[in-house]
Amino acid sequence: MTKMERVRQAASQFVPENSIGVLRPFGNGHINDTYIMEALGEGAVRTLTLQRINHEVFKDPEQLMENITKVTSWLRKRILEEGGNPKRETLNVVNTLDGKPYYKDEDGNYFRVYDYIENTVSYDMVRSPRDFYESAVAFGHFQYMLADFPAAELHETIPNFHNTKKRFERFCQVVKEDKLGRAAEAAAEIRFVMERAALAEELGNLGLPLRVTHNDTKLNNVLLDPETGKAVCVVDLDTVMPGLAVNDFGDSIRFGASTGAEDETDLSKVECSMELFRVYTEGFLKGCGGRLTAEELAALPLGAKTMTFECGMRFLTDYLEGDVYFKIHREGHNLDRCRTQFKLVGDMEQKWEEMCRIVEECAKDTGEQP
Ligand code: ADP
Ligand code: GN1
Ligand code: MG
Repeated sequence: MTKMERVRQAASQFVPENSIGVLRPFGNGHINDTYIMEALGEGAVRTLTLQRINHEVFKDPEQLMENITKVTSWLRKRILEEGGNPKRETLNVVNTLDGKPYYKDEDGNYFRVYDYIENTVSYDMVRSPRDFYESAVAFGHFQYMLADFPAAELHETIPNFHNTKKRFERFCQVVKEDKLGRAAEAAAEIRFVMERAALAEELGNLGLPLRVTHNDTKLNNVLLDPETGKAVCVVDLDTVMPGLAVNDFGDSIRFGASTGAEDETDLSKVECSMELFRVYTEGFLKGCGGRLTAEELAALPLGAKTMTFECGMRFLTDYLEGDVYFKIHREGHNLDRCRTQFKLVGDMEQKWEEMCRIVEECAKDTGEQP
């Protein structure tokens, strides 16, 4: 069976095979394989998103789907209470024809389907500060809506996902082994990490409160309405788990406040924009609705630096291990990605005082105490 035949066979577990029209790859995620599919039923076309869950990354897709079913049901209730439209403002899981939230094929691949949310776009780079602001409100609000969710009911889909200290230890081990002999080419980047060993522990040592967080808040994980510019829906819920609010803030900054793409090879184009940093801070604080503690507010800049450092270290680890985790589209792709992240970390170090001042000013404007 070819890959697309396998995908079509999976699709036919969710909708009758003879109703399937268009079925094609979609999106720019680094982890799952995403497809858009049209199914014709009773005169109307239903558009769906079909995904093969990456089970190398998510070791227990059944538990993962249990999380997603619970979280989306919870969000649906909250959105209704707020007078919103849960068909557009949260993901809706489509069950298989025999009523399961996923399909496992004979080769052990897991597939799931969501309703496609029409008239939305997601961006790989910020187009305007306004879009970035709206994404910030959405990610902050996402956390706000999950504030009372019973966290103990959630499985940890990737253990120690944002445990930067453990990521650092693993990195050191991979450098030591250097199985593919790639360490020499990345000597400068390896040194960059080693010189910042203390950063891997700094955030974890602050004792910030655990909340139910998204944990993968990059800009292309929020769908925006291209006409109004408003955020419609937060997607990619695979890593919704107990985590730190400042990491959700930080991961968005790492990706969206950069003036270059995540894989830009011309590093002169890459810096952390203070205009975008301010805009995101304003939006995130608004979305969180005053729930962040003074300690969390003060740690927002550290969240940004830590998430950027951690992500760069993850790209570098994957490069040294032979590109086994993140999808790559060219030789050295993970090394290029790592370089942009470290350029950003260096830039944040330069702009540290300004970042702290911006957070203080935004917190004052929203009446919060940094
Ligand atoms: P990955 O884990 O690989 O990043 P995502 O779940 O983020 O996969 O999906 C990849 C992309 O597909 C997203 O960035 C988003 O643009 C798009 N997408 C995902 N789900 C939907 C949906 N239900 N409706 C519209 N677009 C979607
Ligand atoms: C992955 O799945 P995607 O592309 O939204 C990764 C994130 C990284 C990001 C880097 C489950 O996100 O942790 O920050 O790539 N997701 C997972 O772009 O590892
Ligand atoms: Mg994604």
